[in-house]
Formats: sequence, C-alpha cells, structure tokens
Amino acid sequence: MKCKFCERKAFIKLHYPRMYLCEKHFMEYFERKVKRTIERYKLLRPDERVLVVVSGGKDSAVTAYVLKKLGYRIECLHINLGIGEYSEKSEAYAVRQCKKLGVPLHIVRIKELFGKGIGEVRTRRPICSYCGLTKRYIFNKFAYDNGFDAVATGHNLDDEASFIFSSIMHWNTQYLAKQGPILPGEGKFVKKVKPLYELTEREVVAYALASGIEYHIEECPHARGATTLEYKEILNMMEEKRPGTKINFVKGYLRKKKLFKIELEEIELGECRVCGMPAQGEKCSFCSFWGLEQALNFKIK
Ligand code: Q46
Ligand code: ZN
Ligand code: ZN
Repeated sequence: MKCKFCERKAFIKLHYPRMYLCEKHFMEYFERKVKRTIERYKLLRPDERVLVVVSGGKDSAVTAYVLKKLGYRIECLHINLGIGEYSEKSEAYAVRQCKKLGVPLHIVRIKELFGKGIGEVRTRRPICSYCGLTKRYIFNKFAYDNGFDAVATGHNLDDEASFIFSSIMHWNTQYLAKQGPILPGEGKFVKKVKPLYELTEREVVAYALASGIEYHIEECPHARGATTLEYKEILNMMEEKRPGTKINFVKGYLRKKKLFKIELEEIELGECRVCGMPAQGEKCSFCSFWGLEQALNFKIK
C-alpha cells in the first residue's frame, strides 16, 4: 500500500483515523498530534522549563524526543529503582537516549538513598504501591527543588484508558476525580503533564522505530500479572472491533469528570514536619514510609 500523502510505501496502517502513512508522514502526523494535545489542554507554554521523567522505556523516550523537537526547554530525570538487573539496564538506556538527544540527564538512585531497592523493603504495602509513591514524590520534589515549571511523563492513551477503566471497575472515585492530561501545579506540587495523552501505544512504538530511538523492552519483574495489563487487553479487543473506542472512552471521561469532583474537596493538606511538602498527617507518606527524619534535598549543585 502507498502513503495517503505521497508516493512512498506505507510504513503503518492507522486504524483511527483510517489511513496508510509512510515513515515521514507518520512522524509528522505524530508530532502534530503531540503539538495539538499540548495546545488543546494547555499543557505547556513555550518558555517553560520542563523536567521529563525518563524510565529507559519507549514512552518517556519518545516524550523527550518530541518535546525537544518541538523546541521545548527540557532536562531529564531518571529514577533508578534498584530492582536488580532490570534497573541497571533501564538506567543504561536512559543515559543513551539522553546522550543521543543532547539533553542533560539527572539520576536519582533509590539504593544510594536508602540502602535498599524497591522490592527489598519489609512491608505489608504492595511493591507497586510504595514504588509509585516513591517515584511521584521524587520527581515532584526534584522539580520543585530545582525550579522546573512542569514535569512531563510518558503516559499514552492506552495507559490512560486502562487506568480509567480499572478505576471505574473499583469505583475508585478519588482517582476518577483527578485523572487527565494535566494536573495543575499548586503550592509545592509542580504541574504534571502528559504530552502523549492522545497517542496509542502502537503509535508510540512505531514512532520510536521510525526515529531510531532504542529503549528497554523488558517489563519490570514486579509488573507481572498486573491487572492493568488485563484491562489493556480488553480495550485492545474492543478497539479492534470498533476503532476509536479508546479515544472516545477517554474523551467521554474528561467531559464527565466533574461528576467526581466532590470527592476531592474533603481532603485537607498540611505540611510534612520533615520535608515541608504537602501531607495529610504530620508526616507525608514518603517520609513516613522511608522513616525519614531529615528531608531529602535534590537541588543540583
Ligand atoms: S510500579 Fe511496580 Fe512499576 Fe514500580 S515496582 Fe515495577 S511495576 S516499576 S510502572
Ligand atoms: Zn508519505
Ligand atoms: Zn515528607
């Protein structure tokens, strides 16, 4: 098959909208879509300093690549989770990706901070729960300590659709109240944005291939059996039968999100007595989980 816009051979068949595109026109389509997402949801202003959280995987690498190409002032942060060989490889990929892009990369290693990696802590809390808590705290605090205007993550349409789907299945209205392409900054919470919000996983993989981005393919060993993967499978089956299912589901959610707003207003935040970041109790969940009595400071020297 030929590209819709030129004589070249098709590189990809898009299902929604339905069209064949060559490599060049697919990349243009992808970048235009990211640009449109940024404009539509007012994610970033051109002069803002953006911290991109790079995991070594495809989504965050593509996010950094496209933001740089669109002219944003970006720096990257990699959090080495200390999960054996998986984390070593992830860090090596992040280093290579940033070198190729020519953007500064900062690295925070959990094992260096706490002497233990994720998965090595004796706790009743599920691994992914304290891993997520740790990552979110670190990238926010890192951005805050260093005066970044925004934190960009690589979440794609499949991630978002499956997350909303699973939140509905569990009626987790707290989550449903605050998901979306942008979480505005407030006080010590730095703004969080998801530039790949309207792009499918399949499109992200294709873009990485077209632009020669190398990335870590392996999943985290703790991700096995994660229910989000099951939700993704179900959504993929539906998408195949009815192209556009995922984007329509996510856009419909954004229109109805205000129904869950009431859930948010009940939470009052004070300040953590250790780190001074927003907290529900006297200590924030990060400082209390890691037993900190002294705040971590990520200011770049
Ligand atoms: S939360 Fe869980 Fe991930 Fe952390 S422990 Fe691995 S799978 S990395 S997105
Ligand atoms: Zn073409
Ligand atoms: Zn704290």
